[in-house]
Amino acid sequence: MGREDGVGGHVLRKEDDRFLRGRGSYVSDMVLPGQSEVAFLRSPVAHGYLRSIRKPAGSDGTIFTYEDLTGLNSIVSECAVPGFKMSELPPLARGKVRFVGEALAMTVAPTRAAAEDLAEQVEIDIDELPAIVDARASRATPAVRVHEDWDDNLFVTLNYENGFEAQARGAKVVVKRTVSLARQTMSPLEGKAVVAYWDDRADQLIVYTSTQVPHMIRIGLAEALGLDEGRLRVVSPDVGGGFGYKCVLQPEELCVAWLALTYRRPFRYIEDRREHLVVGAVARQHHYELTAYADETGRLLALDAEIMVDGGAYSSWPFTAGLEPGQAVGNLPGPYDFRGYRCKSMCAATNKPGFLPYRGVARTGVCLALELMIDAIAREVGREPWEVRHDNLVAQAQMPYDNVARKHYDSGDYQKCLRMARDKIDLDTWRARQRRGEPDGRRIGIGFASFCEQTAHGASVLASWGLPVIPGYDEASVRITPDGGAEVRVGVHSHGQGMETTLAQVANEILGIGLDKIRVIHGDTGATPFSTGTYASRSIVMAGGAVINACRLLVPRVEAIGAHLMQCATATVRYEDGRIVGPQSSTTLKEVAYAWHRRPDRLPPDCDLGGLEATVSYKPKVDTGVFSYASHAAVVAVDLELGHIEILDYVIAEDCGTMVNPMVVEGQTLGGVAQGIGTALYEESPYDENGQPLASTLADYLLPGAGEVPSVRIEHLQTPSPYSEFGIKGVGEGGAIAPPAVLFNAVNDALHDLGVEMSETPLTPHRLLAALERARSRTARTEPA
Ligand code: MCN
Ligand code: SMO
Repeated sequence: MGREDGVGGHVLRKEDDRFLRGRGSYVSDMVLPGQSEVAFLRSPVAHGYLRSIRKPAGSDGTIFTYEDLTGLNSIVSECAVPGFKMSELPPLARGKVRFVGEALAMTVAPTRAAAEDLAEQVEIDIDELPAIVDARASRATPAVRVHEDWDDNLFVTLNYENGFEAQARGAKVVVKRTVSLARQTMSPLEGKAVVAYWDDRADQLIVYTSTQVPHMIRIGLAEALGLDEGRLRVVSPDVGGGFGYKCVLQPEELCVAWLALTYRRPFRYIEDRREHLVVGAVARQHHYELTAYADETGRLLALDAEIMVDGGAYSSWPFTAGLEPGQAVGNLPGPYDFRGYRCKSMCAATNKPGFLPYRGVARTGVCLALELMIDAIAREVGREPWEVRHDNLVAQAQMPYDNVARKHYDSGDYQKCLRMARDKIDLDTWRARQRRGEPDGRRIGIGFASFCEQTAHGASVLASWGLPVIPGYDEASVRITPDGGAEVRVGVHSHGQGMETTLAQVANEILGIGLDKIRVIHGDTGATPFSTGTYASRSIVMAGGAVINACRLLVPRVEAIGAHLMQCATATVRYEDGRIVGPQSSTTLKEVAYAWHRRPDRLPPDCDLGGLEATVSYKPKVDTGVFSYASHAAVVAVDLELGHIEILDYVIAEDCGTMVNPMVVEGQTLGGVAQGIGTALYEESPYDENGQPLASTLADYLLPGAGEVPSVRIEHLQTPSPYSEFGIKGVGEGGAIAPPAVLFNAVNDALHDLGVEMSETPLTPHRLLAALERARSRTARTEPA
């Protein structure tokens, strides 16, 4: 914190040099001698019994169906939440298909094209069943079941109640709303990718896979293959975006690993864009029925909610179909101070690919739902929405604050953050312009949204979601190299977050070694200490904390050797900026490293405190997480004829505690905002009534491009967390949480006097024009003739 390259340093990312020169090294860059390519024959129907799969004669060893996969187990996602129904995801379909794109057979050939041609020779016979496309409708048709052995289509129902009746009783203002989000996919630049081969010398199966969680994939693969973990090494090289898509065990990983184990030669599968869009994942698809109870000033008293998450057909491992509804119920109360809450949160099975976590995990939907309510309450009581929001936010004096869902908010000034956003967007000026009206007839709207975000939460929180793998400590190993540089090894994975730089910065903070001499090594179970991996914006708090403590452990060891080199007492020296400073002289880390590694014969026993490499386990003081928070504000111009929405300004005030690298924090936030704008305005994978996906190319599935993402202005607050090293809080997901809420609030601000309120993503011109049309015909009906 003071050091230029340490914590707080505005440092360019070390890894960008290779990325910008196209020298990144991804799974698909691996080409191994004798490598075969793998393709999958995928189900053309959403739901049905698999009567038969016929392979052409002589296709042994090139075409595989479920029966061929001897010794390979399915992905069973256990979840310890009471009443949770397990699903079994076989690596290739067995008995039944449950979504369009489910893998029926696997083919192997020298090229992908040849493997796809092989897949076309397979004949399949499926008895179609009605498809369950809508999560809510699944409750109304209990006779059609995605999983026959269940008695309905619900993975899980969570009920939570705290002080609801007492608080809701006698409320002057009652507001009801319905909010829906569409299915989205994460759409990383790089999709799934896996290469596996057998290494005879290591006696190991080596699996290169594009994942956020290499150690966790090793656990899952070892269990599925019945292999000792020591005989399996998982490597995650450069990864072109994860966003939650790559924090689970994938059936394709199982299949390719099985091939390599069985045939002892290299196999490779690379997901294509169509597979990603159709088969990838369900993300974001929530439905909310909400009733808010408030007093006449708009002070929120109680919230009643029913949430339905579209879980798709299969629960994932290890994050399960319980994660999303659990996160929704726990996070819905948001950054607000109120004491009555009742929520029923469900996750239904449907005939779509399984739900996976996506940047923000439930909170993007939760934030949209709650923030629309805050604005609706404000309109109901006739006040400025930002003011009502401000009055309801947890105040700084209340920190630390235990909220109505028993979350422990550690620190921060939520209200100041909102005021900063209001000032930066210049609310008064825009309100004046809004009142004047635009010369081109477009309508101006101003929106706000606030949220707080649990990051780096640990064992007790993840155990309460019933997950089969729960994070405790994170480990890091720091080695001073013989020439006085450092190697930092961590079990988390950096796939765009810049941790090859920021973890080096935290090491620099303690050891003072130049960033160019610190190498961060990650993404290889054979080269790094254990970690459950990167998700939940946890890495800089957890792995960063471990690196800091490993470096600290090395300092007295370095001092002892340095003291000997200067011939003075250890107690009289101190470590400072890569130098060991004694009463009369000083020496360098480089000399200490040289002495320890190369001339131990000259060192006396009293400076042997344990060597210049240390592995340390770390967890924060509490495992309830450290809470970042932010307020976003946006101004839009809405074209009533074209339904087009232009974002005129977008500002963010955010607080992620102490920033390790403000440029990285801003980059993370901006990337998240781009994805959030996609959720708000563009991205959607609709289905027809037979469960056929209607967006299978990037021509139908609209991603925001540079032209759709405005320049965003960011302000920072830095309130350290009392619980983490240096008070750092996570930030990786935050940017993606608020954009739908803020943009919907802005559009609704522009249109409310026309009787239009939008609450369904994405807010396309089509939806907007239809809502305007409905409002017009309502007005026409009520007007006197
Ligand atoms: N950081 C910082 N100061 C802070 C907080 C964070 O400098 N106070 C920096 C960190 O040092 C790190 C980056 O910001 O370089 C993100 O750190 P953190 O918040 O710990 O998040 P994780 O590294 O655990 O990353 C995971 C998170 C998640 S869960 C998703 S989803 C996501 C995200 O980060 N996926 C991403 N950001 C992504 N960014 C890219 N480019 N690609 C993804 O797949
Ligand atoms: S969705 Mo992020 O990997 O928690």
